[in-house]
Amino acid sequence: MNRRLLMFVGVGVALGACLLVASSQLVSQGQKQEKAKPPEPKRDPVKLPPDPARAEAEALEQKLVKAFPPLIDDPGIRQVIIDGDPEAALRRLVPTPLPVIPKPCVITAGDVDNFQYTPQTDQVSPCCLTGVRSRNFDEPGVNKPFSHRVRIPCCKILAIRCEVRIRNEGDIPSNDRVYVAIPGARCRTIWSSDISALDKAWPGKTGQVFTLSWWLPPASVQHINRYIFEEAQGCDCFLCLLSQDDHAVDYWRLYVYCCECCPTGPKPAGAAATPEGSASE
Ligand SMILES: [Ca+2]
Ligand SMILES: [Ca+2]
Repeated sequence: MNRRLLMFVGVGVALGACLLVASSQLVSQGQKQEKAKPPEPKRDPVKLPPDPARAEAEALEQKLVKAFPPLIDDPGIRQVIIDGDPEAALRRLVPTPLPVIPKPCVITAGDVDNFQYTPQTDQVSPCCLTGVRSRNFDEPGVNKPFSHRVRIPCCKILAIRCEVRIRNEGDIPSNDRVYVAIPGARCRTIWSSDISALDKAWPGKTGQVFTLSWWLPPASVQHINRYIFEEAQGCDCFLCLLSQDDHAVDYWRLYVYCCECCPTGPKPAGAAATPEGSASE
């Protein structure tokens, strides 16, 4: 009896050992196979086919940007100053303390009429664009720059607050910009900015309307004063207001703060043929 039991135990132990060896061999074989597996080939990121319409739109925008006047080489004019409180902004922007905050001369270009496009009465006075047509006030559509010449007071300017109401018209509005330039034979941009820097919500949805408001930096105002006192003929002083290129423009408005009252200067001959907005105190 004892011998038979011992035999069973012996056979059991032998079988167990065999199974153990066989399973460990299988595991190591599996590991070897895993190691031997060739590495998966690297896949290139998925390349979308080029969109010819988008490429064409971007090429057209590049061409339009070249039609705008060159930027004056002055780092001070690259400032973007958004401040809703005129008194606080004036005290910050004007170098000498102001005993009294002067009333601004308000110059409105275009009708404040929520984009009512009436080409018979809406008329821009294009300026500073080379080789491209300017869009009109309230004119819908994409890929068209806007430019309009306004008369500014012939006085020493302390500060200028700008306001423009625009509507996203689609295409590529995210890269749209606004500019202020000194017109004439030698147009120069004395301030410009991406619209997205003036309002983080731009461009929003197609058809969305934005009213942008900002101050020209002191360096830009200095360039305007130099133009008024050293370059302009008599009191014929103008600014060119521009923007590109996928938005409609309801109106532009300038709040011009002068040292004195609100002089407008003598009108040049034929001024009636040059729509330039209305000036009021
Ligand atoms: Ca654009
Ligand atoms: Ca309008």
